Amino acid sequence: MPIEKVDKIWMNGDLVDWDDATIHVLTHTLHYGNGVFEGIRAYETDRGPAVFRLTPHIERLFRSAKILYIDIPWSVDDLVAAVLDTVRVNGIPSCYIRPLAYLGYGEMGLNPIPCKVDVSVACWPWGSYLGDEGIAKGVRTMISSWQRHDPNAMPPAAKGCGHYVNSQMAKVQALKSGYDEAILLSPQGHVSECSGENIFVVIDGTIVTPPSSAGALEGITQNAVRRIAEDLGYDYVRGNILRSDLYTADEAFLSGTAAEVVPIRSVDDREIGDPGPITRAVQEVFYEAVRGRRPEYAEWNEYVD
Ligand code: PPE
Repeated sequence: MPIEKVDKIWMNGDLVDWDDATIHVLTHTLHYGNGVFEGIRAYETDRGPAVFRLTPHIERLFRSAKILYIDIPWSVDDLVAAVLDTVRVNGIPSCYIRPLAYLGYGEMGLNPIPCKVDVSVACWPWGSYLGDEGIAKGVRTMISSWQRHDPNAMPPAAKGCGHYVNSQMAKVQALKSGYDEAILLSPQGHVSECSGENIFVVIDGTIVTPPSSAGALEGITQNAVRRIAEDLGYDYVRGNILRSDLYTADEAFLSGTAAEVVPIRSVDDREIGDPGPITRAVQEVFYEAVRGRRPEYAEWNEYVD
């Protein structure tokens, strides 16, 4: 999806012009993939832009970094402020926000410890990842022949740059096969997640989503879905699901910052059909909450001004 240029990008403490936010070709992370990032959204509200669940995203960035031996030379509060500054200075009502901590220029070789850790925060206007039609009608998915990471090869709790090679293989396979999105299984054969989203099924009125032990990222949207679902009175559990559970589910949907909350229409050509009532109800509350129209979830909105 194309990037729309805005004015400024935060780099190591300074707001620099967009075109000056460049790095050296010998930047360590570019070669070995050890970096961590976040995807965050700011939504337009009656009180100006509000960043959705900003602090949990920055806290996850630090957890990812800890797992991968990256020592971020800033505090959570510093990077929360950096995100708010970046969104504010660019003056856009809504955007996607990409904080990145990466190993910079100056070292080569597999030991990351001596590397300088650089941090950037960029934002730009970005439409929903799987399209407005996907949000309205649902997406067609396939089970990938690529597996999600083994937790002892690539820790799923870390949102590491290099982890996403696996997602890209699955995504391209799905697109080339005529589907919108891929669902990956864990090495143990359980449903894990989509290329960049958590997955949920509804079985007999209960919402079920895979645990991190099945290779799923601890999604911040997933956690919001949990709260919304429970407040709506639905049963919600984290538990292993099999591919056949996807084929026979009453409803299925996915969640992620870039994608938001999107119904799944079909899995491997088994029709689930139009979005069901539980998916619709969760979606409706989610879109109101991100726009600051749900006082019960007010703590989720971090206003820029
Ligand atoms: N699983 C994966 C693998 C994943 O990448 C994401 C977010 C999620 C689950 C959902 O997490 P959360 O955003 O906290 O609800 N994927 C980010 C990157 C996507 C991209 O294509 O880039 C995102 O949605 O921003």
